[in-house]
Amino acid sequence: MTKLDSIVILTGAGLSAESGLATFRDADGIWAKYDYREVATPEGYARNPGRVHEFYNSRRRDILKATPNAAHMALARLEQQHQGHVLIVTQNIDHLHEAAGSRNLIHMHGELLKAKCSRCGTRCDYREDLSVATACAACGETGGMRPDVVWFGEMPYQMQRIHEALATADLFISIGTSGNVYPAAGFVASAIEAGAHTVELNLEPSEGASHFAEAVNGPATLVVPAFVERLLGTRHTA
Ligand code: BJW
Repeated sequence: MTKLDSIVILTGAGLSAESGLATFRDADGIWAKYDYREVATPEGYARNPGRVHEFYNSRRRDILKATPNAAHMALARLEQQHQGHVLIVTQNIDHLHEAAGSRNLIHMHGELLKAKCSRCGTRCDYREDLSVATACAACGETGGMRPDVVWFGEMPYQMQRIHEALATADLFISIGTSGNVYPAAGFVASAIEAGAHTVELNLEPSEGASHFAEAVNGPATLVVPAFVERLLGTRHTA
């Protein structure tokens, strides 16, 4: 790693685990309690919108109680203090990166503190429970308001901007994600193609661990601040 003009960081549920938010695929994760086909697909929502609202209303209440942990704080410090460009691409729908102070951030799977009207397409901040009776403030229609999150089979947000950043990345860091879900699971391959150094920071080796040039395993609140200190403490040449 001699040049660090551009760092792209992919984050997943493991980053927010120590803030008290559940991951998906760990033994006690969300998909052990819910069938993803019923709560995280457009088809599941069409079958039973009330069940999907209940699932996200409960998670929204949890998210509103959560606060950023030492790993979120360290990544915000990296963005503020690093001489080059730092982009965080998060799969998380919580607001903990923003709460920690990160600004150059893409929520590729959407944001749970936003709602989207499927009748008129308007997206708005939304912190209350949603239901089929919720009216859209823009068009007045009921029955179309849904959480602004990306379900299986839907296109993640800002893919062009993400691919442009990966194409010029010098360093790609993947944190707290199992590497099960595409297109995020394919970002390491794009970064390698761009010539970037690749690092995985995860509790344990992920599905795609063998693709990374370097790995550090342990809880995010320990390994992320230590890695950020290493980056900020190292002199890099252009
Ligand atoms: C810790 C820790 C600690 C724990 N410290 N670490 C190519 C091949 C095959 C399939 C596909 C493909 N391309 C697309 C697909 C289909 C599909 C897909 O990937 N399916 C797979 C299951 C195979 N992908 C899609 O449908 C995506 N859309 C798409 O590709 O559109 C293109 C298209 C559309 C239409 C037509 C044509 C093309 C959309 C994916 C949307 C994912 N949505 C979800 C739910 C919604 C948001 C929500 O409710 O929160 O997003 S699924 C869920 O998984 C959520 C997460 O963001 C996502 C990733 O999970 P994550 O973050 O990795 O969590 P975990 O639990 O899996 O892992 C946590 C990790 O942390 C673990 O490794 C732990 O060890 C670790 N950990 N504690 C550090 N303290």
